[in-house]
Amino acid sequence: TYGWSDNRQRKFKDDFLFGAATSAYQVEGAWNLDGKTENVWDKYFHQHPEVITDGRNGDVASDSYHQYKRDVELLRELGVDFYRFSISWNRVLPTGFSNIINEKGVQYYDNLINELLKYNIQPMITLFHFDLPQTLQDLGGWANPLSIEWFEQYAHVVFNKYANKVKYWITINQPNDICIDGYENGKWPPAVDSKGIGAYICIKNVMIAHAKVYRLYEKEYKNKYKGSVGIALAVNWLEPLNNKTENVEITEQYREFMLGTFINPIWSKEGDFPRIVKDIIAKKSKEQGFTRSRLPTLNTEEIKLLKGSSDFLGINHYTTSLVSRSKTQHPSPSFNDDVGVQLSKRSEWKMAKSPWLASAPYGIYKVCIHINLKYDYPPIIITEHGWSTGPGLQDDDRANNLREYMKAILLALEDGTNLKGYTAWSLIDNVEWVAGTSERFGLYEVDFDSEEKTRTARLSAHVYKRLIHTRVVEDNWKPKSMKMKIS
Ligand code: PNW
Repeated sequence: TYGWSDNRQRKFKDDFLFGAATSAYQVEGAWNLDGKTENVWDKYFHQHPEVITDGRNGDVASDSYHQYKRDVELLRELGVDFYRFSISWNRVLPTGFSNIINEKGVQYYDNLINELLKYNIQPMITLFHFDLPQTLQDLGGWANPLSIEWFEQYAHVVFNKYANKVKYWITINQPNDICIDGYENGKWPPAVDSKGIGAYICIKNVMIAHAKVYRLYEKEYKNKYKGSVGIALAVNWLEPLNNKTENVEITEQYREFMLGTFINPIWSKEGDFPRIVKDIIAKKSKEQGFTRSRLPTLNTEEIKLLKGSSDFLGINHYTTSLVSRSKTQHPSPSFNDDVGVQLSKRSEWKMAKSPWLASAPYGIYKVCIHINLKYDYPPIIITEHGWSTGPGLQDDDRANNLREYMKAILLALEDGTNLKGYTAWSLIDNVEWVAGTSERFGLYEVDFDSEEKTRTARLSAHVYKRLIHTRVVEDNWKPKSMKMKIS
């Protein structure tokens, strides 16, 4: 299936950037300290502790609110160029609105940014990583078009505080998860079951909110500070189960739903949601008796606003799925009915601790080539990639997964991908949403039972450090000792 047939040694160029990532809710803890208020995850997990696999929520998490200096030490040990973290909206704006700014919250991020810059590590800030203020959710959250303004006001406050120090910005992390998991299948807060309707309303608002914030930066900060603003999309690879025409066709269609819906408005020549997505939802909506399509339209002005509204495409890539035409009848209307597919994994793919995560390294290569050909070689940053295990420092599976994906990335670079950098998810073990701490993604293990949430380097941290240093992938390299130091 995949194989690099020659023995040439491929190298990452000196200007290729390496980083590591976390997000606020998953690592900070201090959920109600120093003026921080409740977000949708706080409320959801406090009310429904039973949905968390091991019961561990984000109240304390990895306690990065108190341990941020230690986190920066880890980044220095690894030798990364940047640290991708997110800002908790509630920590900065306790009402959700910009009427009150919480200086202690602002100070926390300022301290973290300063600590990073002291060691020449660039902050890459995600403005929104799933943790909407509950006050805004009570007003409909992302299903309310006013969310666009709320997000703009929040972004304005954050840019005013930090734009002079931060050169990389990500507006929103994974709109599809926010909207589909939040409004379609009840998996994630606000857990609204509005099948076939809510997710599409949310998607339009989130995409417009992204574009508005891009334009805000462009207008008020870009000339002065020369930073880049992008969006991070979940871009796993999708390929047909087999060569049957119906599966090949429906896979192409499903890619348009999952990737095109978010990429097309920003990077295609014509802009807008993909034609096929618009057509399918409009046709089904009509059959279902709706007077208009369940997918909101983008008007000419909105299409223009979105087109080109990103300096880079952030890709969160973890795995590949096999796609075939669905054999079961889904509720109508629903997103599942609109897309009409079923997903599976190849039996030979190695599985991680997370049930959705299989290792198929060529997928990252294929995703890059797909994007290059379809959207004309946009600048890309891999904003997340990682592997889950149980606890333990000898994480050979994570180390191997990292090596294999890095080889595939080198091939994608060789074939012309305009790829600027790679981000490992995650720097440290953290709260993996509803999986709690039962699925570990960290290069560093966190001892959640200890007072200090002690961080210890795993084998994969050593392997990543070595790779960043040598710029090549070495299959058999092992550290002489598991003790990690800054060098
Ligand atoms: C991302 N999938 O979510 C998120 O951005 C992180 O917060 C999260 O911790 C990390 O990946 C690991 O899950 C994903 O089903 C959720 O393919 C689901 C998928 C991929 C990424």
